[in-house]
Amino acid sequence: TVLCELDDSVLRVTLNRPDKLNSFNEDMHRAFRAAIQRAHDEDEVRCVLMTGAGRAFCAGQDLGDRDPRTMDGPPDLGHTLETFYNPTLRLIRSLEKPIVVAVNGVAAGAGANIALACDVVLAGKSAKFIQAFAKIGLTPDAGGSFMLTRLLGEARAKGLALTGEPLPAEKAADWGLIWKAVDDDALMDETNALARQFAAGPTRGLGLTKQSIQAASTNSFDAQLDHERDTQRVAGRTADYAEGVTAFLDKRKPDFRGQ
Ligand code: LHQ
Repeated sequence: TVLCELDDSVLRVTLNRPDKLNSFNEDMHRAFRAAIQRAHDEDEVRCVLMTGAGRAFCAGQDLGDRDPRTMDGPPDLGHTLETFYNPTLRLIRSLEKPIVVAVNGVAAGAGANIALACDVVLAGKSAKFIQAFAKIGLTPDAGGSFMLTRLLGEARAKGLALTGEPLPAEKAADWGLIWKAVDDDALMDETNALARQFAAGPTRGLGLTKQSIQAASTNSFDAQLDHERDTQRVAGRTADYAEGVTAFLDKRKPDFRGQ
């Protein structure tokens, strides 16, 4: 259900249930969680690249898994979130390495919001982001209410979440929801290039940068200045910082080792 391979320090994670538009069943939840956990555990991983197999990125939860016509009573979807989505979302946000996403087609429901929780999102121009929850009587999850509101503000977040209208990739980029919309046939090349750039970068510094930007969403200015002080203290002690400055002074390209 999820392909996972390490290639030159990039962990490539491909959601792989194309017949179901890569919607999440329990197997896929487990395999996806294991992939992100691997990125935490292995020093050889210096960047994650996430994408979907086939024509879609991810259609969110597999709605066939819980057919109301064959269930005894209403489901406890809070339990589903607590068991499957929320721990994975926390792993994504706490990973001190960049996660680059290639949104190769439609991203709906939790599928859209998982992409938005990652760090640098590129999308093919034909891709769309759909807050599909409203269409089936649900509410935004997988961190969507947080990410949409912070990235877009309340007006656009409510517009998307209440209507469930698809947001095309180029508009998503214009609105600041994602980093870039690119031609469909350039998507994988561009995302690969970015992932390789990150994987050859100062991994600790990039990971701390991710954490710093995320902390700013909820910190006061004063608290964030303290956060910056602490973060820079750690970054300043890395071998990659010494290498970066030495390379600059030597007028050569740095050779970062991720330490
Ligand atoms: C699917 C799905 C899908 C199963 C397409 N499931 N089969 C959290 C906690 C617990 C429970 C509930 O949810 C959540 C979080 C959520 O993510 S809720 C939101 C769930 N997602 C949706 O509501 C999106 C449902 N899908 C769609 O609206 C459309 O399929 C989109 C707009 C994504 C794509 O439309 P099309 O390009 O026209 O493709 P299609 O609809 O023809 O789908 C192709 C196949 O994929 C089809 O199967 P079939 O056997 O007929 O070929 C669909 O049934 C299947 N599929 N999404 N979520």
